[in-house]
Amino acid sequence: MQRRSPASRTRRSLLPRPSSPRTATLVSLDAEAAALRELRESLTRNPREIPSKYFYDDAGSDLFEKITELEEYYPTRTERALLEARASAIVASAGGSHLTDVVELGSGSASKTVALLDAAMVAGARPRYVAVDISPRAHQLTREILARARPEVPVEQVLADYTKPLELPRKPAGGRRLVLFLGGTIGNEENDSAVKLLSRMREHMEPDDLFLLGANLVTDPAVIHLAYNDPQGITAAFNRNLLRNVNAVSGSRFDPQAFHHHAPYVVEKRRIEMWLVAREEMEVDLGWIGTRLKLARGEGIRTEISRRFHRDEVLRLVDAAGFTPERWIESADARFGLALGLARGSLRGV
Ligand code: AVJ
Repeated sequence: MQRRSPASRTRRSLLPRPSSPRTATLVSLDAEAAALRELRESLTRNPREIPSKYFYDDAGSDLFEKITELEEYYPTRTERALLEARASAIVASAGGSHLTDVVELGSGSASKTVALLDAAMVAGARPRYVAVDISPRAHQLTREILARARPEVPVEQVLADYTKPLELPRKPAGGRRLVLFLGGTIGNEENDSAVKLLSRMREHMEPDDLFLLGANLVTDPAVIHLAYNDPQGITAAFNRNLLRNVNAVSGSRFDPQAFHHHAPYVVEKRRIEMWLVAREEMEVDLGWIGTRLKLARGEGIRTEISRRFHRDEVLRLVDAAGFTPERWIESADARFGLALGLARGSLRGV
């Protein structure tokens, strides 16, 4: 375990100064103060929480990439296979040759997106790719993967937290936009905030633009449990790394090793809950968050929920956010689904 000396504990922002020219969220004192307030508010909630976006500093983005390569972590390869098999049908629904703009939220390394871009080009489209991610490291991976795989595709990168209001490059006039929210990340949200998030995406779209949402489905609890409790301990390292990031952002003094990784699949809520549980009683200096945090032995901080859905729940979320469900694509093992929604022009029944 490395301990940094106080002198080297320089303050780092959640959204570091970006290297790409296009930035939706500038690093400002306001944004940093708001991030500290949000951390304070979530850490004092019952149960205590830290927002999942804090997973994705450079080290966390790399650990997540490793998770996606684990045998136990089935969602990524299941979704990738679905996208590869159904890319041309998805692109056809999104306007075929008229598809001008592919926007991805939480683009990560974007390795799954290449199949869709290829299908668009086969259909005669010349799409631009707009990647939105909170992690500069993920943006770097995206750039490298796309420059190597598809150098002809123009890429715009937006370094931003999409759980907050978002600015996107203007949609090219006349064309159609396809917005991707993949990986099952919608499962990090409870219903209310999921609908809010999807509704905000709808605001960046015009009628007949298409939304593609990836969702984890209810399946064998043992399979789900193993995906978040890999024997190599990569997911545990990913979970603890969140505390390193919080320390870097807020000057807090969490000791990641003083917590154990606890990730049960809660059957009645149909979701994984990731927790960091205090091995011993402790008091943590919260740095610029202000105050100190007292934790009893065995007390936990929840770092993520990751829901498994039934198909109809996914379609209801899509519908409630202003999209008409257009198509449902499900893996043969019924573990993962993709919902395609067409942006509605007006409120239903109006
Ligand atoms: C990136 C949010 C889809 O919920 O499965 C992986 C994150 N957490 N292992 C998920 C995650 C633990 C992942 N998402």
